[in-house]
Amino acid sequence: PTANDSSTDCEAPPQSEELEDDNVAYFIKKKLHVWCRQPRGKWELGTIQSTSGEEASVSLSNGNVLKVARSDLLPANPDILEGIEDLIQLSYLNEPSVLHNLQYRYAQDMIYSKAGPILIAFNPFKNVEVYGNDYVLAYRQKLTDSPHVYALTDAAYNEMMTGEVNQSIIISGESGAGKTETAKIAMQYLAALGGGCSGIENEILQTNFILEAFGNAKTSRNDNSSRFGKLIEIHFSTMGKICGAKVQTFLLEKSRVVQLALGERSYHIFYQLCAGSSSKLKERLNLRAASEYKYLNQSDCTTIDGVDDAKKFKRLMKALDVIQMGKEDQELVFKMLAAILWLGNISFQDSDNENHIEVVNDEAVTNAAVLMGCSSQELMAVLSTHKIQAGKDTITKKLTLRQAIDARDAIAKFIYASLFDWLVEQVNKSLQVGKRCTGRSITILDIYGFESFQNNSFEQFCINYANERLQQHFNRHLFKLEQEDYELDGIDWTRVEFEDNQVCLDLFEKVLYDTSGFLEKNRDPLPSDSIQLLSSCSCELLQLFPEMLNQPQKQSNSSHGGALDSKKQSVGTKFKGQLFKLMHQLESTTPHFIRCIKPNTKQLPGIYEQDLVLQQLKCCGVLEVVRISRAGYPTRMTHQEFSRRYGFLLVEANTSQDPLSISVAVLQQFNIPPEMYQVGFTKLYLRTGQIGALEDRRKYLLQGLLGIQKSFRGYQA
Ligand code: AOV
Ligand code: MG
Repeated sequence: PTANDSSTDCEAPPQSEELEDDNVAYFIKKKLHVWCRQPRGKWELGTIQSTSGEEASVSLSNGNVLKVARSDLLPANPDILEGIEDLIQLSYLNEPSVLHNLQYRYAQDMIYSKAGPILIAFNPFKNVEVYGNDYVLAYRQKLTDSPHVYALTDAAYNEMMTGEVNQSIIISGESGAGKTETAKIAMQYLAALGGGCSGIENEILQTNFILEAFGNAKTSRNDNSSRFGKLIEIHFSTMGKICGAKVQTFLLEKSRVVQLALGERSYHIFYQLCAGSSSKLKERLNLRAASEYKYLNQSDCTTIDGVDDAKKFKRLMKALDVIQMGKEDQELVFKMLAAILWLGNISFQDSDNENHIEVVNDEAVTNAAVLMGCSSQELMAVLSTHKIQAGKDTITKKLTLRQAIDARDAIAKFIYASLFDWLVEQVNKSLQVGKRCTGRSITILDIYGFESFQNNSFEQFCINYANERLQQHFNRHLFKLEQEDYELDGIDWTRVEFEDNQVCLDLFEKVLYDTSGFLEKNRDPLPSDSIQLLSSCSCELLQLFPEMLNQPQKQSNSSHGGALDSKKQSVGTKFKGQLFKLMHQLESTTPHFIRCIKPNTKQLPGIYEQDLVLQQLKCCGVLEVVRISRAGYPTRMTHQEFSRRYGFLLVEANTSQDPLSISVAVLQQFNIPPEMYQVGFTKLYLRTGQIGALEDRRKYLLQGLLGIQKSFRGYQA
């Protein structure tokens, strides 16, 4: 018998994601919901009333009846699948269905969902009550398995402990999507799980305050945007207790120290220092308010709504104490920050009529020089002239205004970037991976988000390149994970035809880059005169910067503007090397992926912008995962679930109580063709659309039963 003439009145359910001739009839007959594309691209639910040629007449849920092109209709999922946790379980995986499902969940503060092996995390832009000890316990004790960062982290931890394989949690998503917050939530779970008496887990959490103060800034997309990539490796003992950690950082955005877009801020620490330091410290650093520094006031934005910089500064100092940074070192750090701010206030004036300048000898020069530990004269010389070696003679040439500004800014950027690296080094010293560590670890990767501005420069190029490499890593593992899932459950994997993955958007090529300044930024030159000056400064911290130690000191033999860059690796090359190492490191771990999604660009709760969400789902490959699984068996139910839900539909009483045989009997009774399902050890795997027909039948019978019950009650009354 074919499915159509079945005595159970169960017709072949629609297979396709599209509405084709035969399934249109089915949808009309069964009054099944369809998605109907509205003029402005929005999708609305409706039911088809009739069709004629390529046109359909559709009744929308608001009562309106419209004539629309058939191509503007897509099948919608049965009600039972509304707000389902894992997108893979949807019968129809078309865009409106996926978007609707996620929106339905988001509206109820269910910010976590799954797309097969991937955790999707929506940024709620408000506090959602799903964290803290009670939740940690619930996930630890498996009292709940709804999607959550905790669940994913728990799985990683268990796999590390039982499988003895290092794990990684790879978090990606656009700027402002919630990667850094998600990384912290994962770290909190691990700290709760692997906390011992050493207190190291607290130190690890405290490092976030330090890294964020020095590496995050307000951008147009995110009030707390990470301007560096971060990888934190958390090490565990045989007993599963945290015994150490190591932080690696990538490509800090240096240009932010000297140049800001309107409405953006420099690194938080500058404002925190200005607002929060004691009057004594202010005096020692000759510190003013943030608004008095050019590096900070150029963007007309020195504060962030709802953020108390002074309070944050106190918090930071506490964190520095926790990682055992001495008060003297802390003071040196603040001194360097103040030096940078004063450098930015140094100005220039014309010295002759050949566009040459000289430095204005004011408090900015004096203060910067004092803080750095050099004389004002030396500093002024470096900022207004450069030395050229001609044969045996040294010729001193005056700088133009542009050259002078570049020289000044290069010093400021160099000091800041070195300071950042030095801080990371101090953090690592305090988190040192102890001897008791067995080498098991969980690595959390929080990389800066993919960015596409109106103007994309070298920074965006590097950031996006990193994201692209991660995407590759993600794609490769995805296939493997799907394959493993099928194999584990004894499913014939060769029958799952995965589509080619190439369609995945090549982000790197979507974006146009402004190449002006590209080469400069790539070479990142620090004039040799400046290097000489810095290495002769008396400030102890400057002497500790690794680049200072490696510099061939007191040497000036370059012939073009004195850049000592030829010996240095270019930024691009260095970054590529770092990325290569990172990928290599990740490849030896079992990865767990989290895709963060930004529901709106306003950074506000409760707003779901469909286009924005769709674009992110597409970009980061979530729809791709879903598409891949569509080629397989998206509906997965345990035999228990399936038999409990549909077992009662059986016409002939099944003598067996065994869920597996009940399930098989249901499948046979409804003439579901063998190529439409596979029976695994634990679960039933169904192809797209199969569950809809069964649901339909179930509903029909239940309504009948309800009717009988009603009349029975009526009879009783
Ligand atoms: P990002 O790391 O992905 O951006 P963040 O993690 O900094 O994004 O998140 C941006 C902001 O969204 C945070 O400062 C919070 O206000 C809010 N937020 C994110 N996740 C949550 C959550 N789970 N609960 C409550 N609020 C949240 V960038 O670093 O810019 O790419 O470079
Ligand atoms: Mg971030």
